[in-house]
Amino acid sequence: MYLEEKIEEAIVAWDEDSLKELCNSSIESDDVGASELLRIIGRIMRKIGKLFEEEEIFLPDLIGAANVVKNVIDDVLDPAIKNSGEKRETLGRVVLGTVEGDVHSIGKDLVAAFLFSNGFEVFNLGEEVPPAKYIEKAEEFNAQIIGLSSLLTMSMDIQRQVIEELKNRGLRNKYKVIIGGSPTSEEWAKEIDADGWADDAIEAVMLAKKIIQDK
Ligand code: B12
Repeated sequence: MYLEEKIEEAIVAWDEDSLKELCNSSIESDDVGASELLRIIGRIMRKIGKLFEEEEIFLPDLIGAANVVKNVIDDVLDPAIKNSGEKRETLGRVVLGTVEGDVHSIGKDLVAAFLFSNGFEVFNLGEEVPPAKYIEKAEEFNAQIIGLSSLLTMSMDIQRQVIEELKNRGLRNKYKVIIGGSPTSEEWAKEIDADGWADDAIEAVMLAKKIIQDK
């Protein structure tokens, strides 16, 4: 069985121990590294998401899978990427979070891990982040980029509110704001005056790099 199939089997079975073991042994044997494992897990979660949308699986199945993935990212993949030991110059500082009213973490955590593994310093604010907190943390961390994740049509407007709040505080030109999440789009980014939108974690890295170069 290929690694991706084994990983999928472990996620679907909510088998956190097996998933951790698969990831650890793959990283230790230099077979497939942590960044590639994240990419594989992202693909699988999208597939599982589709099955949920098509009503092939139910909400508890989804929650179980998502929890297992979150724990493995937190306990194994994130530390592996951070300990990879490469000497790195920081490309830039990014404050990233899922907007207020929205608990979806997986896509945002993937973006955080990919940005980090590509040389950015990332301050992951977690989920349900209110507009003011993004701005306060961006000021505190001296960030250049604020990243807003929203997976719910209902929570998308918070992305606009963060940008409005930056304008109210006279800080709009100090930060580049990038957005993402499945209900969002390039058009939505333009409408709310964001500086960029990306469809996935790999594009998010390309976007952040371009923004830093142009800044
Ligand atoms: C897993 C999941 C959950 C899990 C979340 C667990 C967790 N810890 O994250 C649980 C079960 C808790 C959950 C709850 C709910 N969910 Co939900 N969930 C999903 C599901 C199946 C997958 C999301 C996911 O992880 N995708 C995999 C990742 C890798 O992809 P991604 O999130 O899109 O992220 C990528 C890109 O979008 C982008 N990106 C993401 N963020 C950012 C940020 C920046 C700055 C950039 C540049 C890029 C970027 O890069 C990421 C990585 O490649 C989606 C369906 C789907 N297909 O998206 C529904 C979905 C998002 N959920 C939905 C709903 C309705 C809910 C609930 C309201 C359900 C309910 N009735 O209770 C609650 C919401 C509660 C709340 N207040 O937030 C709807 C949203 C519909 C809508 N448009 O509003 C969806 C689309 C399912 C559906 N079709 O009905 N959910």
